[in-house]
Amino acid sequence: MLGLPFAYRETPPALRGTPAFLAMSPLGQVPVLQDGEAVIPDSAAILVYLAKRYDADGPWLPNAAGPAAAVQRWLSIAAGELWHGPGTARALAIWGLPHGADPVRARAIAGRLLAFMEGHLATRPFLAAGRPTVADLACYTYTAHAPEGGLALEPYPAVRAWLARVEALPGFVPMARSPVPAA
Ligand SMILES: N[C@@H](CCC(=O)N[C@@H](CS)C(=O)NCC(=O)O)C(=O)O
Repeated sequence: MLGLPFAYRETPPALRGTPAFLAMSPLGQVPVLQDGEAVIPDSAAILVYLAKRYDADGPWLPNAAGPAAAVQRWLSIAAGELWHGPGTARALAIWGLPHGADPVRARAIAGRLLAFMEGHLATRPFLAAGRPTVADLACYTYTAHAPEGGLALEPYPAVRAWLARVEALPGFVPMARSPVPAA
């Protein structure tokens, strides 16, 4: 969305345990960004890096204390409630992973989060500011794909309107859809 050239490299599970990959991502996780000498694992860290490096005076990551904290709050939610709720419900439905994760707990976390997001977005167009920031990009995917974990978005019209606003941003490319499980 910054108009930067990039090449996408598949990293299948077998590759993630190799010394070369672990040197880039010590936890063996994707995604990882390689930008010249810079190697950045973690999706939120990648968003922060790209905004600071290539959009320093732009809108994606505000500098002022209050707006920066608002963005960080949603980056934390993306790695916290959003992953442990809708993200985990989806991963359990599609792959049966993570091993030992509790689907009831995931649904409870998701329900609480989506209700909070619905109220939050009822009075604002984007999560952290009056315009899109990296917070919206960090939170979009697991929210949009919640139905793949058996979580309906119909009860959350403000969340659905926000998803549509993110999808309409210039250059936005969504993740491929997976089947929605039968109710
Ligand atoms: N907080 C990290 C989580 C990354 C993560 O959990 N990646 C998963 C795929 S979505 C992974 O690589 N799992 C493989 C593994 O942990 O072995 C981020 O947002 O990048």
